[in-house]
Amino acid sequence: MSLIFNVLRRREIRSPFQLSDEQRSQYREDGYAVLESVIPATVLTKLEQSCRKVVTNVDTRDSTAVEGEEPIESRAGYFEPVHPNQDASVAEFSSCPLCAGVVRGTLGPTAYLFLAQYTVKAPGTDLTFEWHQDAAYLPHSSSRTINIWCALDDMTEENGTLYFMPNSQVGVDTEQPGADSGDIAAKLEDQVGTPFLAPAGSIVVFSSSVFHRSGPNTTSQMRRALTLEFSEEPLLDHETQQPLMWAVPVLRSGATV
Ligand SMILES: O=C(O)CCC(=O)C(=O)O
Repeated sequence: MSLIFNVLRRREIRSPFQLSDEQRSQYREDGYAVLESVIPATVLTKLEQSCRKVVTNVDTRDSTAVEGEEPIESRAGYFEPVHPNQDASVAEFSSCPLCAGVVRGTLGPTAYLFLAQYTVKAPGTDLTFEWHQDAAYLPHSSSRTINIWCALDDMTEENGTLYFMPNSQVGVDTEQPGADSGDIAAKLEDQVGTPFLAPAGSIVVFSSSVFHRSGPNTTSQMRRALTLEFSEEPLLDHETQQPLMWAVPVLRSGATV
């Protein structure tokens, strides 16, 4: 029985994926869309294992004394880039039909992966992110960008999930020098926003121009997510014309590369 179930779940990610009409209109109107429980269990397990390995590597690095530096005893968060060339699970997932369908339905037919990163909040830490737009931290560019934020754990208000300010994806607050400043961010300061509450294996895809924040992790477990960020054109350094981060082609004329 479980063999049949696993085969069926595995097949799911191979078949083409399209956002529902409701998800498309949520993305268009609110700047983000929620896709509940879409990552197959087998894929989720692989991503969890890959994330665990990354966290263990960081802990090992932190505990290794470097001359002139104190070892780090514990950290509040882990924000570790994982290039698809170095991680088979991330490579497989970031180019799978599910991701391709989400990118196609939000960004369009051409897309480049410019960052993949595990974002992990350690248990019982007050690490928070104030209201911000990811686009404010990206180079000035006409290229639209999105974030596919994948929950590797159940997301709750207690463990520091994301909150969104629906329909705030207007322009980019380019004056914003840091995550806790900027005119629009300051105006949002007292607002709670809409929490992303969903089981592990869910995705929230959001425009890099939509305001979002996240709370502390007050639970005794890690809060783990995989962030995949895509642009419709390579994001280039204005002077060198080289990619600022990565520019891994993912979609060309609507088809996976
Ligand atoms: O993982 C978090 O709590 C915050 C992540 C975030 O703000 C982002 O990916 O832009």
